[in-house]
Amino acid sequence: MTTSNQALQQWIDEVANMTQPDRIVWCDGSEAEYRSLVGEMLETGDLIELNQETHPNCYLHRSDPHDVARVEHLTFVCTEHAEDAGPNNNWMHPSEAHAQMDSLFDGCMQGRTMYVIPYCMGPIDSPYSRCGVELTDSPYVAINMKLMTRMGQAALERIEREGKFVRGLHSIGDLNPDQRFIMHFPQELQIQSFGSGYGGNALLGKKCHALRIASWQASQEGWLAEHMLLVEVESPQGDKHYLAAAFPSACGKTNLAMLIPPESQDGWKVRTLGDDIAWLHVDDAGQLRAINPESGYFGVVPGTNVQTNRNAFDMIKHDAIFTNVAVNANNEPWWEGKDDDQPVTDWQGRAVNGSGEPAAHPNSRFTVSAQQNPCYSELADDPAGVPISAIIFGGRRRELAPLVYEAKDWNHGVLIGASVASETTAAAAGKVGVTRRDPMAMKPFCGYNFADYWGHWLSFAARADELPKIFHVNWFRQDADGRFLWPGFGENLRVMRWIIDRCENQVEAEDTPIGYLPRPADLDLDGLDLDPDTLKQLLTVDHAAWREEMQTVGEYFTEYEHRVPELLTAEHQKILKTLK
Ligand code: OXD
Ligand code: MN
Repeated sequence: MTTSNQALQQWIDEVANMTQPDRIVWCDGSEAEYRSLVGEMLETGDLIELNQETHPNCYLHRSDPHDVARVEHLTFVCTEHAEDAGPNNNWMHPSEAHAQMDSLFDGCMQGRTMYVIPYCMGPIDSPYSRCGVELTDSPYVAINMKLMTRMGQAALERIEREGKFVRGLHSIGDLNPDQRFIMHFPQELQIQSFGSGYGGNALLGKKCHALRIASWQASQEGWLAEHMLLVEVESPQGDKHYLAAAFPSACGKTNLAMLIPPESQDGWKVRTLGDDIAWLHVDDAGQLRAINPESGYFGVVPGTNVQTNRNAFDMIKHDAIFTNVAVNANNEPWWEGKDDDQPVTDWQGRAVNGSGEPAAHPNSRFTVSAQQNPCYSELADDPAGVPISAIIFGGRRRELAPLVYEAKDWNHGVLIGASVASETTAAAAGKVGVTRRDPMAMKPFCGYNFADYWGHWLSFAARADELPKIFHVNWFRQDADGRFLWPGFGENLRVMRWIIDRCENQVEAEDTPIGYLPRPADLDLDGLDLDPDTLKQLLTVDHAAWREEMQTVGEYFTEYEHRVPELLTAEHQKILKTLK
C-alpha cells in the first residue's frame, strides 16, 4: 500500500527518519494480515496460544508488569494556553512537549517494524465518523486496532477523499515507566504516546482519539464525543428506544450494554450498539443521534461469568485476545469471578502459590470484534446512527445517590452530569476506591477545559429541537455491612424501563430537590427479593447529606474559576436553595 495523500506520506517519511525503523508495513486490515501478525507474535512470545480446542483463535498477551493500566498522571493535553486544557488535565506547552517527545522517539524503532495503521472511527460511510492514522512499533497494537476500529484500505480511501485525519505516533520504547508520556495536541489533531503498550495508552483510536482529541474537535464542530455505552431496548410490543449511558471506567458499561433480560422481564430485548464511546450529533431534523465510533470491545475480564454477562462470557470463547489473565491447567484463560476450576499460572506467568493475590490482573482485558456479540445491533453499522431517547449518568457510590433520578430539564441534567462522582477503579494506575469528581465520566478523557465543555453541553439546548431526557443511576449503593442494596446486572432493565416510561410520559414521579424519583409503584419489582426498607433506602433523598454534596460540588466548580458557565452556577444555586 502507498498513499496519494502527500501530507500523510510526508509525515510517515518524517517519522521514519526520526524513529529509524528497519521496515515499514502498511496495514490493510485483512484477515490474512491479522493471522500473519498473530503467527509472528506467537514466534516472538508476544502472544501465547491458549487451548485451541476449547478457545479457537484465542491468545494471551502478558504485558510488562508495570504497564497494566492507563496512566493519568503521565497523560497531557498540550495547548498553547494552559487554561484551554483546564485544571482537569495535565498541561505542557506544545513546543516543550514536542521537544521532549522528539528526543524520546529519536531512533527508538531501530531493529523494529513500523506499522502504518489507517483507521476510521465509526462506520466508513457515516458523516459522523472521523479518521486517523496510527504509526506504531507494536504488532499487539496493530492486531488490537484491527478488532477495535475499521482499519485498513477503506479507511485510507476515506482519508484520501477527505484529506483530514488525526495523526497518532506510538512507540512502546523500552516500557520504562519513567519515560512514559501520552501527549495530546488538540489544535494539531495529533497524539504522541511513548513507553506503554497498554490499551488506553497505546490503541490511539480509543481514548486518545475518540475521546480526548474528538471531544475538542466536537466542541469546534458542534457535536459531542462521550464516554458512553449505547444500547437498544425493545419492548414486548416492538417499540425501540436507544439509551446512551456514561459511567466511569470499570463500572459496568459493557455489562449494561450487553444486558440479558431476566426471566421476569419476558418479551423485552436488549441489543448493544457500543460499550464505551458514543459520538452524538444533531441531525438535520434537530434530533440527537449517536454512533459508536468503535467496532470492538476492550472489556474488563474479571467478574465476567454466566450470571453477570453470559453474552460476554460466550463471546470471548473464540477469536479473542486476552491481556493479563491467568491460565488454568487446561491452558484456558482464567480470572477471578469466572466461577469454575482453578488457575495454575498467574497474569505474570508465575505458578499460582495461594498467596491470596488475584491470579488475573484486576484490569485484565479481552479484545474482541463487536460482530461476535450475540446481541449486537446491526444499527451499530448504520451510517445514520440511532436517535437517543435518554442520556444516563452514573457512578460507583456506596452512599447518597439514589438508584435513579431524572433531571428537571436539560440544564439541570448538565449539572447532574458535571457533578458525577465515583470511586476509582483498577482501570487507571493509582489508588482504588477513592471517591473523586468524574464529570460525565470524562475526567480522564476530556481534551479541554471542563468548564468550556460544560458550556458546550449547555449549548445543545439551542442546537436541538428534541433533546433527550437526562437521568442519573447508581447500581452500587451498599448497606453498613458492605452488601449491595440493588442486585444490578440483568435487573437494571427494570430501571431502564422506568426511564423509558418517563420518556414516553407514561408515569408521574416524585418531585424532589435533586430531581424526579420513581414512585415505588412505578418500578416493576415483581419477582425481586427486595424488602421495603431497602427500597426506601434506594429511593430516598437525604436533604442534609445532599446539601453537603452540593456544597462540595460548588467547591469543585471554583477550581474552574470564572470559566464556569453562569447557567451552570445558577442551576447549582437553585438546587442548594431548595435543599435548605
Ligand atoms: C477503558 C477505560 O478501557 O475506560 O474503557 O479505561
Ligand atoms: Mn472506558
